[in-house]
Amino acid sequence: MGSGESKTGVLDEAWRTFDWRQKEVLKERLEKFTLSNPDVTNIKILVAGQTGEGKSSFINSVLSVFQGEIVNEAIADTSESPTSYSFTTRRRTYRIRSADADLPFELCDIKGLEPEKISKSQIDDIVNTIYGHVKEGYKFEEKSLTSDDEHYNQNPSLSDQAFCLVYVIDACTIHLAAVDKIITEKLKLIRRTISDNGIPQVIVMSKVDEAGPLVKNDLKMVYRSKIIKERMEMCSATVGVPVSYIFPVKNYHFEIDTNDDVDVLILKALDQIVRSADARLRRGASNE
Ligand SMILES: Nc1nc2c(ncn2[C@@H]2O[C@H](COP(=O)(O)OP(=O)(O)OP(=O)(O)O)[C@@H](O)[C@H]2O)c(=O)[nH]1
Ligand SMILES: [Mg+2]
Repeated sequence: MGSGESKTGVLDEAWRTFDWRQKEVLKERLEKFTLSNPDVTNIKILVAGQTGEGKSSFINSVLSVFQGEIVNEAIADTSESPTSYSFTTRRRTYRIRSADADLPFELCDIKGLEPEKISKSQIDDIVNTIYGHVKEGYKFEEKSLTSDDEHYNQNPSLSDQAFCLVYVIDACTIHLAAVDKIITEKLKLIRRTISDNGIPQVIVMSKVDEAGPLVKNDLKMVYRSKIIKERMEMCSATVGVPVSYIFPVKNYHFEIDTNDDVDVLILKALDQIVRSADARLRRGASNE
């Protein structure tokens, strides 16, 4: 999936200031984070995006950073060839835990958006999940969840609702998505539906290691790679999220040990996600 990055693809200076030594500071800050609303025990973050882009792998990567070892709780697709069908089919929530504390954050994994269909049901299901109407374990079907279904939560609490929507977008295919009207349309529809409620949106740009040899060989080159910069700008223009809310990551997917450079990029993304979510939580229910 490489994209032919040449020597000229290296920028002289990093275009985003990034301290690669901030891992412990970020980790500690997140471990000590207290939510601004004392009635809420945990803040939910919905991880959405097209199928196969790395949603489950991102959740596993976050869990791995805090465990200090590779965990595979959100089962990611391990098959060689990508499919247009989502590997994850049910709604599952994962609590972030570190050695001595349960963090007040939960990441919610759902079925991926399937590229060829522009069914309204997928959009409705995502919006319903944000508003807390979709119960844990629900299996996403062709048809969207209706209010008479046993998996429909009529009275979601603040802890059931999501206060940040994270889109996982693959750095290797965003240039294709930018011209793919169906995907762009879907993301715009979701955005339009939830924007009135002020739900923050953060983009995690995954698979930066696959976008070109520069970053594959050295993850620290991520902010000096012309391709990554262009892809992030493309992401911003396509989805309509400012570049400052886009975070490049490399997920753990085959490793047997964690690594500080991978960890720090994941932590930086999570830090922005939880701070945005908490700021939104302060303003009350998401479906008002
Ligand atoms: N090289 C590389 N591969 C990745 C990365 N993240 C995920 N992958 C691979 O991409 C594939 C899909 O990852 P998943 O995490 O299952 O994707 P998903 O978005 O949960 O997919 P669905 O559940 O099907 O919607 C797997 O084979 C992963 O190993 C990454 O950052 N770099
Ligand atoms: Mg998945």
